[in-house]
Amino acid sequence: MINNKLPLNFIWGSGSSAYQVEGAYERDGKGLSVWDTFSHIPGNTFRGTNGDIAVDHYHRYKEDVSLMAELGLKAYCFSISWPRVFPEGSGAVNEQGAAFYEALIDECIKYKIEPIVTLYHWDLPQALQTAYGGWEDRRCIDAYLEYAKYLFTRFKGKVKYWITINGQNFITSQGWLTALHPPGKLNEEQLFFQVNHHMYIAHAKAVQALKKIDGQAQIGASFSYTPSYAFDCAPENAMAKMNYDELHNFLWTDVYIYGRYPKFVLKYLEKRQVVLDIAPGDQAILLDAAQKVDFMGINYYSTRVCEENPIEQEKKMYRERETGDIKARPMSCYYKNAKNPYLEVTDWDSSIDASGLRLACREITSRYQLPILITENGLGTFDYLENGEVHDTYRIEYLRSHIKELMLAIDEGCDIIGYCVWSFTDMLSWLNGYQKRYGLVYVDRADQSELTLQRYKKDSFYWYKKVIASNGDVI
Ligand code: BGP
Repeated sequence: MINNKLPLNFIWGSGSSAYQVEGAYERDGKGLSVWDTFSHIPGNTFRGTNGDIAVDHYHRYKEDVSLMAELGLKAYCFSISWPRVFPEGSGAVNEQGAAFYEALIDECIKYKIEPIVTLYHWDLPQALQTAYGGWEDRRCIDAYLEYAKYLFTRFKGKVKYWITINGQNFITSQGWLTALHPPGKLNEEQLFFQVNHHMYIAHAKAVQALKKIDGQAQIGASFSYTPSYAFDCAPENAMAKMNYDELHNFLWTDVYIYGRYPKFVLKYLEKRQVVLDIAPGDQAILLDAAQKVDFMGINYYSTRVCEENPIEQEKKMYRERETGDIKARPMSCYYKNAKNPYLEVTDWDSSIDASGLRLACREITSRYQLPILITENGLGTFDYLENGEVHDTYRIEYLRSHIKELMLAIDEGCDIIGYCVWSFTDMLSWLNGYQKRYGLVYVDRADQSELTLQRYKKDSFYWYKKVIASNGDVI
C-alpha cells in the first residue's frame, strides 16, 4: 500500500498544445506559424503529416472540455497559438483569435477546471521568422513580451498559472542542432546558444511583466527534464554523466532558477569559440526574474545513460525526418548515451523509467528547492479501437507506476503541486504523426486522413477518473 500524502488541493491535470490539437490553421484571421510553413514542405515531417486540421480542437473544444469535466480534471494545461492572436507576431491583435482562447478559458472555468496556459509551445509566427529570423534576432524578445503582456492583461483574474516557454531545451536542439524542427538548421551551435539566450531573456521579461500585471498569478517555464545515470562506477563515466547534466539539464534550469549559466557551460562556450551576444542589463534581468519564478514545470518521459566518449568525432544519433531512419551527426567528446539494460522501452524506443520521475523531482528539489508542476508525463503507443473501446492497460500501468513514484517523492520532501497526463486527447506527434497516441481519449483519425475525428474514452480515461476522485488513494 502506497503512502499517499498528496495534498487535498493537488492539481490533477492533462494537457495539449495548440499546433498539435487545434487545426483551423488559417481560420478566423490566424496568421501562419513556422510549423504551418515547415510541415507543408515535402520531406520535412513524418509521412507529410501536419496540424492543418489536427484533431479539430478549435471547433470541438466544448466537447473536449465537457469530457474533461466528466473525467474530473482539476486542470487543463494548453498553449496559445501566438499567430492566432498576433497574426504578424506583433502589432495588430486578431480579436477572433483572442476570443477563441477567452471562450476556452471560460469553458474550463465553468466546469471548475483550472486553465494552465503556456505562452509558447513552438508555433512561432512565420511573419517573425521571415522578417528577421525569429528567435535568432533580439527583436523577437520584444514581440514575445508584447504578446505575453497582452494575454496577462486580458486574462487577469482568470488564469492563475502561466508557463512562459515549453521545452526550450528540446525546441532549440531540434531547431538548430538536429534540423528536425523549424527552422531546420543542422549543427548551428553558435546560433543554438544565441537563440537560447534570447529565449531566457524573453522568459525572464515575461516573469517580470506578470508580477507587475497580476500579482496573484503564478509563473514558471516547463522544461523537458531527462535525468541521467552513469553507465557504471568507472570514474570517467561519472564525469560523462556530469557533463551531460550540465549541458542537457542545468544549462536551462540554472538560468531559470539561479539567473546564471553554469560555470562549466561558460567554459564549454569558450573552448568551442562560441561568443554570446549578451546585452548590458541581461544579467540583471535574469537574476531578478529568477527570484520571481514560482515553480518549475517538468515534462518527464525517460532517463539517459551516460558513458565516456573518448573519440572527438563520435557520432550522435538522430532520427531522419521523413523516413524515420536513424542517422548520425558529429558531436563532441563530452559523453555519449548508452542503452539501459534494466529498462523496457516504448514502441518508439524510449526507455520507460518511473523512478526517473522521482529522481527528477529529487534533483530539482535538492538543487533549487522550488515547487514542481509536472506539466507532461505519458506514454506514446499504437492504440487500437475495437467496438468503440480502447483497452490501453499498458498506459494505465505506465501512469500508475509514475504517479506512485511521485507520491514517494512527495513523501521525501518534494513540493509537487500537480501532475498533468500527456495528453488529454490523441493528437499530432511532432515527429511521428498521428499513429503515436498519448491520449486518455482516442481520436478517430489517421496520418493521411481525418476520418471521423470522433472521440472515444480509453480505459485509461476511466482509470484516471478514479485516481482523481480518490485524490490518489485508488490507484
Ligand atoms: C514534449 C512536447 C510535447 C509532446 C511530447 C511527446 O517534449 O512538449 O509537445 O510532443 O514531448 O513527444 P512526441 O510526440 O515526440 O512523442
